[in-house]
Amino acid sequence: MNPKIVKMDVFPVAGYDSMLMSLSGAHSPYFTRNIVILEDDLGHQGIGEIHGGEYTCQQLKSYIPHVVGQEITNYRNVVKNLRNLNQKANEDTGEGIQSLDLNQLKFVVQSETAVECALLDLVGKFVNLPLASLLGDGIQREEVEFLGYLFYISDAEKTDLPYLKNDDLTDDWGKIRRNPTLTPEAIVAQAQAAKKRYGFKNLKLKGGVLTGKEEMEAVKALSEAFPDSRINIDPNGAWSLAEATQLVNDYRQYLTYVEDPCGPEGGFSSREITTWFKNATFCPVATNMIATNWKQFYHAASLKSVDIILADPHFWGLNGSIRMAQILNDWGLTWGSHSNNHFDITLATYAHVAAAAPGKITPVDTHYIWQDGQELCDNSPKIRDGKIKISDKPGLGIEINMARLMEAHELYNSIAPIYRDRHDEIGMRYLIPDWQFDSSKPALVR
Ligand code: GKR
Ligand code: MG
Repeated sequence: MNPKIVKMDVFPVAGYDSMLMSLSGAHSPYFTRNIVILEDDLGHQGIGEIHGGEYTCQQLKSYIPHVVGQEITNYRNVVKNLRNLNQKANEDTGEGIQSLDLNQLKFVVQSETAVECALLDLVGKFVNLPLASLLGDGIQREEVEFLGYLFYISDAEKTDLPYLKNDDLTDDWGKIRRNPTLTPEAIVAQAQAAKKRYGFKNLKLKGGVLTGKEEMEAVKALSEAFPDSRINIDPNGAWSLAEATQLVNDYRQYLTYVEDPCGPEGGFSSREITTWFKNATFCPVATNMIATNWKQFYHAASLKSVDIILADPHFWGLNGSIRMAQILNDWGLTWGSHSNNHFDITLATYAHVAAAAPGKITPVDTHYIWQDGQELCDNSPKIRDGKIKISDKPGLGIEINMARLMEAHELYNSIAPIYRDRHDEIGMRYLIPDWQFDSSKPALVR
């Protein structure tokens, strides 16, 4: 007899963040996620984590009657059925996030992924195998490399919002991650502190904040401080084709690749514009914006506009992300994963999916270093020497800590409803009154 699901719970949760900057503005003091917990009739728990917000939370809750009573080993069908339940929402423009419109992000996120992950966690526990060994052709590597994801940070003291401060004074990273960081020197100090705590070898700078030239000067400073590191900058499509071409050609020696340099322009989609960019620079391009589903990928691949697909399992599903990894490997392209602010369940999920991705993959993105210390689980994975080692424990290898989960759930319930979705304009307006998002203008360039 295969175990059956007897219970499914959905917990919207919140955690704390720094005033991190990107094209979309300033991160709020809170970030939100949704956590799924399944229980089977053997008494095992399976867990999954996905983006926050009421839209995704309601979708997850609507899945409950379609999940409870199902056999865990039938997980592929269960997940397919959930996927088929979702109708296109009226506000879904179909534009995706090629212009970083955060209102569209919830339609790019595939909420059934949280259930897929929790089911695979349970199946792993049932057959006594780590989750990674249930994906694709099984475990391809015992250790997964993550990159050091660096951000410009604004001065939270310029706001009256409850940003964390002095929450971790144990080392340079704990202190520096809450401090204003807006110069090349401060970015290098941030990278040094992150490297000291986590051992990162490779680095990514979130751009789209200052002028392209100022950000490239930070890339240059990073490259000079860490000559053996692969360095990437991600302005989230803020640069025009002409500016991106000029910047990348001028600073090419300091960059290994570039992520989403350009957005749509002059009636052409980002996929078309990025092809022009590649023709003009020969610089490899990564994306989490212009190929976020199979139809977009068809065009991105046909146009040869990208080399590295950051196939975040939250956008593609765990099995979908591995399907992408297999295709990319067969075609000589590269798999990676994008990230948003997340808890440790997502960190473990990234590690397992990346462990099952065949071929030479790029170090995985994670925002987790900005949240480190806010674990929801016992036995959370640790980044050491820039890597996470896949444990031989079954499933995800972590167990939910109910007390910590309830704290994060209570925080979600206590924050103003506006914070339940991402609203990066709130913090911005303390820095620049009446600030409005503009996908072609870096956040602090107005
Ligand atoms: O957290 O501000 C941020 C990032 O810009 C995030 O929203 C992006 O989705 O990390 C992401 C990316 O690589 O584009
Ligand atoms: Mg990106």
